[in-house]
Amino acid sequence: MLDHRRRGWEIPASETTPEAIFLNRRAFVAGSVAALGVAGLPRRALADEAVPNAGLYPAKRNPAYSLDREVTPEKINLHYNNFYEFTTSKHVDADALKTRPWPLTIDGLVEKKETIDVDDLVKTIGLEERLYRHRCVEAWSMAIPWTGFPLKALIDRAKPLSGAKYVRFESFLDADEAPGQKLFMPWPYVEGLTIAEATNELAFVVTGAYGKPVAKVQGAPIRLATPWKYGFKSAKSIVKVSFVADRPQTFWQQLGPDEYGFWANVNPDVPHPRWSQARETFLTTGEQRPTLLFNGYAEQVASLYKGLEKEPLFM
Ligand SMILES: Nc1nc2c(c(=O)[nH]1)N[C@H]1C(S)=C(S)[C@@H](COP(=O)(O)O)O[C@H]1N2
Ligand SMILES: [Mo]
Repeated sequence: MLDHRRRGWEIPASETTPEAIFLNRRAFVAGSVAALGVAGLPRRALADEAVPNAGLYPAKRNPAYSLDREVTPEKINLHYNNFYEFTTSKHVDADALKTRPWPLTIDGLVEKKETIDVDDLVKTIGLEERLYRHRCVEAWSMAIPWTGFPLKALIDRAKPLSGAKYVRFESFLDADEAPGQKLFMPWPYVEGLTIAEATNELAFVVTGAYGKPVAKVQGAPIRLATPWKYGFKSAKSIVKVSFVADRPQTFWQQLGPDEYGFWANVNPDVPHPRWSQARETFLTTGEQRPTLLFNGYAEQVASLYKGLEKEPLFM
């Protein structure tokens, strides 16, 4: 194991766990007893976890997504995670998560509802690699070589009906595998995007990282990457993608409606109620960097927000 106390890139826990601190203070009032009632249901059978598509990695890198900073070493990425289903600490052990087989359900306002195994989906759609910045609302950042496919490919496959205005992403629910789900929080983890956001070229479905299938601590076998938004928008270990008419209630909005909004676009000029967002600690080097508007992706996404200026786009 790494000795995290001796790593230069490690920033003090006091500076990097505001989400957790927030929870300690508020979890009791925010939690729902109802969530516990379903936590013990079996989600799926235990099975062999060999990754059927391991041979598809590494995928060809898409040169359109290059970076202004060094990629974060994999060992840093794998030992500094947010995955509250397991722990509120940054040192996540997700080994108990059974990721194969992994049926993914597509439902709601679509022509083609289906439940498809993640590995079949990957084989059908194909994979590419992209280098993306990743900015947590807690003011730390990384740069990651993700492998996956554009979310738009999944949406085109589902064929949303005209009433579908939002896409809702739901993470797995299994408190036997994920002890954090025994805590009073609004499980399962839910996130959402507008259809326009979800079909933007940057919205990426991740099934791999660092040239291989994505690790459990990173949200195996399938997660999102929406790099112009704070990291919490990128739901991990997704079991259901629903096309809906109304804006979904997200995990973080339910826990802290005064602090976490639906949009969560990165903006250095809009502080979190409890800390500045002007700068970030880049975990590759430990240096402080100025945070960029839309995390540096304004060219690709700023047009999504024309006419929405009255919305709280940056919280
Ligand atoms: N299901 C689920 N998804 C999640 C989270 C989580 O706790 N549970 N944490 C979010 C947060 S706050 C961040 S910063 C990123 C962290 O991704 P990483 O650990 O791969 O860097 O995942 C996001 N997705
Ligand atoms: Mo985060």
